[in-house]
Amino acid sequence: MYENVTTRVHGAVMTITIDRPKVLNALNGQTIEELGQAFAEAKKNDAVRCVILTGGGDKAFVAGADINELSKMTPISGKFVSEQGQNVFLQIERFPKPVIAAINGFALGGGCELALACHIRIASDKAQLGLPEVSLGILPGYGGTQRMVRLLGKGKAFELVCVGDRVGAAEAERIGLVNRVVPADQLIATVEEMAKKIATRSPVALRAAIEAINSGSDMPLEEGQVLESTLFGLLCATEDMKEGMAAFLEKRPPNFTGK
Ligand code: CO8
Repeated sequence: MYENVTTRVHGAVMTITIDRPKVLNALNGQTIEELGQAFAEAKKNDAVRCVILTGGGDKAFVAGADINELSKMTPISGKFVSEQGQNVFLQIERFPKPVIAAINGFALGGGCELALACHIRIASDKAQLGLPEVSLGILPGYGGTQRMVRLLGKGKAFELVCVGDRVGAAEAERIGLVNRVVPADQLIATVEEMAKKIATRSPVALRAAIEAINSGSDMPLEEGQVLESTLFGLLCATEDMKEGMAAFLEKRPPNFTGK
């Protein structure tokens, strides 16, 4: 169905793989478009409750935007391509089901920015992350300057963007750039286990929680709390809320339907 992306649904989990290993999964325009389509497919499929995003081959998650394409850009096409990527990455950040990045190698430039747009980042101990754009005469143009500062604060964001060096997995975990590091041969099993667990949680509650965190983090605390209590109230009207509470009181696992 796609040329540079593969999708696989296993139970309630969809794995989306960016699959251009010969160029370390570099993001050309077509790959960005296919990525957007794959996420649209995952959104429509009610059986999918969690998405794993990873890179094909054993060297890279994504080694950045495709430098062959970048090198030919004009001010007009550069802005267009930056916006095209930003929109797809925003689609991922606002995705109503949790998205876990399984960072199986290099996550550089646009690849690091892509990982930043995911909700949870788990890295292999062989992963290397970084924003080397300034060494190419550009800046991170897929939301990286904006998401890095929100995740790590200005100090680390300035260092990563302005020095442009790669950091290893352990350092990435230490500074909070990834949630957890696991041995390379355990990465997929670890992420699949996490995704399967998420898939047992209430889909409507997950959707509301993602919205509260995403929208609330750009609001003053008091407005964020209004959003939180409004979403909380809405969840009280759901079948999932009744099921979750009943299951607890009846000492059985819940069976959420997402209604
Ligand atoms: N684009 C295109 N091709 C790439 C890319 C890339 N980003 N990264 C690797 N490749 C290709 C290499 O050219 C090489 O191709 P070939 O076999 O034909 O020579 C192949 O992949 C394998 O790579 P290497 O031989 O270089 O593998 P190494 O293990 O020696 O090195 C590295 C791995 C360190 C990851 C190295 O490939 C590298 O430095 N890659 C570039 C990393 C980089 O600078 N990324 C940032 C790109 S800029 C960006 O992402 C901007 C995002 C915002 C865009 C906004 C829109 C306008």
